[in-house]
Amino acid sequence: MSVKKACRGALIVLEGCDRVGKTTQAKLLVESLKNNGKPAQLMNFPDRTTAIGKMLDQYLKQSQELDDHAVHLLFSANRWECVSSMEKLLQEGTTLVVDRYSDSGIAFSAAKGLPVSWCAASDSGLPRPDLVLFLTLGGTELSSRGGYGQERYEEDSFQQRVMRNYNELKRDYWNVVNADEKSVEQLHSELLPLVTSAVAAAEDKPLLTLDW
Ligand code: FDM
Repeated sequence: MSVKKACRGALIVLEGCDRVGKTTQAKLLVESLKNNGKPAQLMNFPDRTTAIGKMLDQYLKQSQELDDHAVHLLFSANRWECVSSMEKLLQEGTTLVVDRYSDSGIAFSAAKGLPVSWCAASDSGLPRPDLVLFLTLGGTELSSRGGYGQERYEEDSFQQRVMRNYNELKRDYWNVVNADEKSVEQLHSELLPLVTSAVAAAEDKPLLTLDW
């Protein structure tokens, strides 16, 4: 009797500037996938619960200063410390919907003036996303969103540099979605079909690694 190997889950990443609505959309996508019978789990980076994540949390809340290179490597290490659990879940068939990942690491650190190639090197070999949903917003709408300005990096000229860096990082597995003037529900109904097809397409494909 042949036993069918479990299909793997997909690695779905949401990227974009701060306050664009990634976190809300990531949660909704996990709910919808589960409602449709697809095992799914939410993840977010930085994962502020680990020892490294706690340092990053203090840095982001501006209660600790750190060298830009050191911070970049901490963000990267915070992803690496999750790789074995991510790979296990994906191989068991759970789709991971991840709020920020490697592209955030590169786009934000490069916006401080660090070379892109240097920023990318520490993430080489991480699991490669099957789909990156890149959410965009007009600049004025961004700064008017609730909570904007409370953490490090939430400043317009910095966010514009981050946007320019993101645009240079685009790959063929990216999908750019304009979130301007869309309700949470409208945006969700635009993202869900993209995620559903990526989940179906990933089922029989091997999990690749980032080759920056
Ligand atoms: N950020 C996030 C980075 O600078 N590098 C990274 O590798 C990651 C994952 O941390 F301003 C920045 C982006 C953002 C901040 O993100 C915290 P959330 O999504 O607001 O928690």
